[in-house]
Amino acid sequence: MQSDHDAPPRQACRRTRAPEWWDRPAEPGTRRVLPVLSLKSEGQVLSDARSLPDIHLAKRRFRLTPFRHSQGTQMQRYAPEQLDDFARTFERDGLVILKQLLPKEILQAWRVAFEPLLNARISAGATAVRGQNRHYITLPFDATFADERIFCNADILGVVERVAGSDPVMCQLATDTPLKGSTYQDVHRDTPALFDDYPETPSFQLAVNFPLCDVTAQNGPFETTIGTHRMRGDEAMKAFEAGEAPLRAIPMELGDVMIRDVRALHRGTPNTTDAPRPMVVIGYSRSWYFRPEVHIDVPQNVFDRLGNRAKRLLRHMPRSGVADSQAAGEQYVDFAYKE
Ligand SMILES: O=C(O)CCC(=O)C(=O)O
Repeated sequence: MQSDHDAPPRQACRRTRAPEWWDRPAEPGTRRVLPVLSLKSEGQVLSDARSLPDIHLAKRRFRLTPFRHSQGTQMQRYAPEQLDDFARTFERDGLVILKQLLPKEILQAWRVAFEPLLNARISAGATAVRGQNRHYITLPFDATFADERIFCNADILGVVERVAGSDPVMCQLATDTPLKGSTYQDVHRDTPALFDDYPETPSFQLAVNFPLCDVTAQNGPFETTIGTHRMRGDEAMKAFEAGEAPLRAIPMELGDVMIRDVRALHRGTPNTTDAPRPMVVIGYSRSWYFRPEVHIDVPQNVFDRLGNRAKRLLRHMPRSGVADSQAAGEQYVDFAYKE
C-alpha cells in the first residue's frame, strides 16, 4: 500500500550497519526473531528487521521491542498488520483512534505557540466563527507548526494511505477551539457529497485531529455518529434522527490522535471550563480533491527545507511568500453540510 517513489533518500534513515556479531552463528541461549521486530540497544535502532528477516538475537544484550521501524526520520510504532486493522476499523466506523501516538512535549510546545495566536486572531476578529465562542484558525506553516514529526508521522500516514489511496495530499492545518460559553453545533458533515443522490464512495477527505490539552466531558468533547460516513447525507440524517446512529462523545488525552472521515455526522459541544480546548485538524485527501478555500500557504523557504515525503504531501499547495496569509481572515467559512 505504501508508495516508495517519494520515500526520503536512504541516508536519511536512522539506520546503522549491522553489529559485528551479526554474521556469527547463533550461540546457545539465542533465538530467532519474527521479522516485524526491531532491535534496540540503549534506545538506538540498530536495524530494520523487516529487511533482514532471519536473524539471531543475543538475549541479554538486546531487548525485544514492539514494532518500531524507521521510515526516513519517522519512527513507526505499528506493524503493517496493525495498520490494516486500524484501516478496517476506520472503514466500518468512519474513525479510528490511535492512543498516545504523538509526543506530549511536542504538543505542549504547540500549545505554547498557539496561545498568543488564538488571542491575536480573536482580538482582530480574524477567525472563522463556527458557533458562539468557537473559533477555527489556520496555523501558520512555519517554525513550530511546520513539523514533519507530526504531519509525516508514519503511523498516521499508514492509515491515511490505506483508506484514502497511496499518494494523498495534505491540504489543511488548522484548529477548532471552543471557549467558555460555546454551545452545541448543529449536527453536520464537513464536506458536500461528491455526487448528489448517489451512494457514498470510499473515503476521499480525512481529518486527523489531535488536541493540545486533555479533552474531557467538561471542555467540549467532539461528538460523532458511528458508521454514517458511507451513507448518503439524507439517509445518515434520517438514521440519526431515528436514534439509529446516536452521537458519542470522544474524550481524548494529549497525545491521542483521531483519524476520521469528514462525512460522518458530528458536532462540537460546549466548553464549560475557563481554558480553551484547541483541537488541531490536519486534512489529507486524495490528490484530485481540491476545495480552494481549504489550503495551506507554504512559504517557499519552508518548503525547500522539507524532506521528500513532506514535499510530496504538499505538492499542490500554494507556495506563498508568507506563512500566515489567513491572519487577516479565514477563507474556509462554509463548513457545515447536512447532505
Ligand atoms: O471542535 C469540535 O469539537 C468540532 C468542530 C466541528 O465539528 C466543526 O467546526 O466543524
